[in-house]
Amino acid sequence: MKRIITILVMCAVLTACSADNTESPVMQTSEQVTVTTAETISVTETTTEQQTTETEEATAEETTEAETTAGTPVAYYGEIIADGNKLVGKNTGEPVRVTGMSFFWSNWSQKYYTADYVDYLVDDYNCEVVRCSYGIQDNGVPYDDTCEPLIEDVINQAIERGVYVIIDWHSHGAHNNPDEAVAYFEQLAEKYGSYDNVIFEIYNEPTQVSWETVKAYAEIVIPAIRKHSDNLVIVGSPTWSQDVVSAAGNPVEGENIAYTLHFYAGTHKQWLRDNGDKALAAGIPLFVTEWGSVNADGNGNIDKASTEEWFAWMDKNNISSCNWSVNDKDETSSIFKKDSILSETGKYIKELISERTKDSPWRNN
Ligand code: IDC
Repeated sequence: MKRIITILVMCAVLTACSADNTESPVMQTSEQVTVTTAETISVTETTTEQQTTETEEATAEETTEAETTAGTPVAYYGEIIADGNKLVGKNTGEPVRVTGMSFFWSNWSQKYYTADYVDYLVDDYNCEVVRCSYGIQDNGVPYDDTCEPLIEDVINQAIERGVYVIIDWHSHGAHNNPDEAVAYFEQLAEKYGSYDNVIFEIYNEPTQVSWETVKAYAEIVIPAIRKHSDNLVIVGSPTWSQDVVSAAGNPVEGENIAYTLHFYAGTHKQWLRDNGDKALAAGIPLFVTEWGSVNADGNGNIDKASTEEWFAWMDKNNISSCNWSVNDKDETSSIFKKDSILSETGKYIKELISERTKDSPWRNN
């Protein structure tokens, strides 16, 4: 398989990094390693021997888009389409199940919104999907709109690497200001809505509002996206996107719409899977755009037993998911500790995702 390697590394930096022997995924130096390959190459685990070979100056070959994305989830499945209670690949007509990571609130974790971290998540974590969480206040206004170019860096690199990218309006009060969401999503749909990679998540987690309120918001925002794109739109539901049963009873008007169910394994157990089962039985498709292996506050112990139960349920129902989150805050949901060294959670989640994605059908096609 064709291997394209673009490396801009100084020998001195390599020596320092190999001596360092940390698990920091992306070197925080001005000399960045950029590895683009169809095979999995671990930036972190690069040995001195590999480094010596690969420092033989960049072989920056010109590539076509098709070459770059060949053998990727998006090249294989194409656009993800809602079909009854399933999400299927437009190219394959078969159910699609992709697994990956969610970035953290963009306003509080800008340093991770980079192409290098997308590469890291694809190459080291074997992610098939990444989620940008654009941090929005409860009044529906962004905390910090200087995040927008960084989010676009992530979107562009996801496209480059052939993985799916969810653009999440990460708010608990988006319905208070649909105009703000309309303006953002219309612009992004125009710019990126023709790429099969892109999925629009218009409302992370409504809290104590009625489903009718959320539905009314969705029916304002979705038509703005539809001016430019027929790509999948994902809608949240009341009580932190747990009330998918109400959504299933009165779905949003429109085509190609899925609903998100969020769980945190330490807190949410069988009763929430029962909600999911009822929603699926009523005919709506689900995508777990955010889940945690810890408690719902983003902290506490990793609950591996409960996580396994959740994954068994998602395996059975072909449900796609993104783990919370790519960040180094001192809380157990973060995959990194200080200096972007993998946390215990990070090691666990990396294995879990890799295990789920290593035999994905797109890898053999
Ligand atoms: C949490 C972060 C935490 C931050 C808080 C702010 O982990 O550091 O202080 O947001 O509101 C969600 C949300 C997600 C939460 C996460 C954990 O979508 O924003 O992140 N969580 O509480 N839903 C359920 C859990």
